Amino acid sequence: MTITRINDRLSVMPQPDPADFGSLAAQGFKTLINARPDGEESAQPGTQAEDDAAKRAGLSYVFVPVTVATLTEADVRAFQRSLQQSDGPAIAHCKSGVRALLLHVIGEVLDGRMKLEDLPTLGGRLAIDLTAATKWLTKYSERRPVVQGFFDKRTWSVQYVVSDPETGKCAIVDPVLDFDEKSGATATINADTILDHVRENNLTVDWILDTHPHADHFSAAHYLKSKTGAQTAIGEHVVDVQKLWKGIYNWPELATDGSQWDRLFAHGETFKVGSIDAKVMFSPGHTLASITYVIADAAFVHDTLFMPDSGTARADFPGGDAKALWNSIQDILALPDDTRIFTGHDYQPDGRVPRWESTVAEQKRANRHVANGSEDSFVKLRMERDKTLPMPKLILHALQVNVRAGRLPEPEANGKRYLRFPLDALGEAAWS
Ligand SMILES: N[C@@H](CCC(=O)N[C@@H](CS)C(=O)NCC(=O)O)C(=O)O
Ligand SMILES: [Fe+2]
Repeated sequence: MTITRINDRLSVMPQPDPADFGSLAAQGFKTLINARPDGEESAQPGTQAEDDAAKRAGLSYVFVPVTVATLTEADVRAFQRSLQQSDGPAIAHCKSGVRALLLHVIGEVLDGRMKLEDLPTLGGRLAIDLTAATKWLTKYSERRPVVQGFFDKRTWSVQYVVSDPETGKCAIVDPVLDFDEKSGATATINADTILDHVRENNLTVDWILDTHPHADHFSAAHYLKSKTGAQTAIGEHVVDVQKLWKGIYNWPELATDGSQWDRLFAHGETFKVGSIDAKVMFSPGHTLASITYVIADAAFVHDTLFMPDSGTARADFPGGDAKALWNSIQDILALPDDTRIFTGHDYQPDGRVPRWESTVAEQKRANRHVANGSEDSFVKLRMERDKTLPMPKLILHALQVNVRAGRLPEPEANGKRYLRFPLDALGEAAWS
């Protein structure tokens, strides 16, 4: 085993044999990080076998699969978190060890503990080629807008702050208001984390954007507006979603004119985030009202495409339509190949760390529901899969908040707020 020690907390190595994990534990390693996607070659053990062998050896196991071409900041941060959370030294591997080291050095440069100029010397000393890190960091420093993702573990949602480095203006996309259905408690932990980020980076919030009325979490748009004074916006077809759910909830007082938002966007409408041009694309299918925000080279597609290894969003909610979703996805894939795609959820397939950034080119090449598929095959696959999915556990809670831009129900005479559910309104449950 060729182990290269990087520092007290981290060593890297080429692909180990799971039979040797016991010996890694005996050498004092506490965590094994696998940076290698499954299926690169037939002899590779794969994440399931590594996870099992790591457990048997008493090692913690983290799956951060990356390729040099598709590595993202989320991967780097997940790698850093796994080191921080390790009870002691960690050993990271990919095929050769290079990607494992890239993940580390990129984080060191991003956090200012290492300089970009020092990478060639370090690479030379370790005899590991780090030119890919230099390239990645150079591209990263040139990106505009700057996009920071915030993952909510409870709902697998990704929230974004999209900022213009020139003016310090930003938009918040799809923020989550925390809700615990067991206790009925609400909280603003996610939204306050976003506000801290805004403050620490001296940003001004111009926009609070929702891509659609979410069915699995409450929107924090209303709360964030109260804190920042920024404009809220959503797609204009939200009025159709309001009408639909007004019926389902039997809710005569619900205004269905979209007046709960400051701005309703039509397909093709433009707006600015600071000095950066943004454009709206209508992307129905997951919901009647879904839109994509294309902010310069960054497209916020929410529940259309997920990461390529995950596929696409479901299309079986009231107002959903698999054919419409296919067409919306085609429109997104017609954007330039290097458009950055930011998805709204990541359900962590194979237990990998959360990821949310890809490109149009990657989606076209590798999306498991879409690449090489046809409209018919997609619609069939999507409808078959949707039949197996239970409704999101918060759908009946979330819609009555989200059709009012994230406002909780008004308090009743006793000062308490109440949600109201229809029974037997959404069809059969997946009982077994
Ligand atoms: N288990 C989750 C499921 C959430 C869910 O259905 N998510 C939607 C997006 S809002 C989806 O497209 N899921 C696709 C899938 O699970 O394959 C929950 O209960 O909240
Ligand atoms: Fe959704």
